[in-house]
Amino acid sequence: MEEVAFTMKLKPGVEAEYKRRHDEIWPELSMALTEAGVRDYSIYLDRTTNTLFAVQKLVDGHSAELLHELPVMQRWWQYMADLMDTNSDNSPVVQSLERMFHLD
Ligand code: RM4
Repeated sequence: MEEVAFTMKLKPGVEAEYKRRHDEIWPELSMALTEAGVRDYSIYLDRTTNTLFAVQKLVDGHSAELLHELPVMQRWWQYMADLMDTNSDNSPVVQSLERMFHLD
C-alpha cells in the first residue's frame, strides 16, 4: 500500500465547522473514498497556520485519481468551498508533500 500526504488550507475561524462537517461526513462520500481504495485517511489541523495536513493510504490498483470526477465529490467540494482555499472548480488547493522519513 502506498501512502500519500498533502496539505490544504482552511479559512480563518471555521475550524469547528470544518470538524463538524467531517464528523458528519456523508456516507455516500466515505463509501466512494473506500471504493476508490483510500484507507486510513486522517486530516490534521495546524492552528498556527490554518494548514490542513492530510495523510492517506492507497491500496494497490486504487482509483483515487478518478475521485474528482464523481458527482458526490463535486457536491462535497461545493459544500466545503466556503471553508477552504479552493480552485475555480471548487476543489481544494492541494499541495503534495514529499516523504522525508519513514520508520516501519
Ligand atoms: C476535505 C476535502 C478533501 C476530501 C475530504 C474528505 O475537506 O474536501 O478533498 O477528501 O474532505
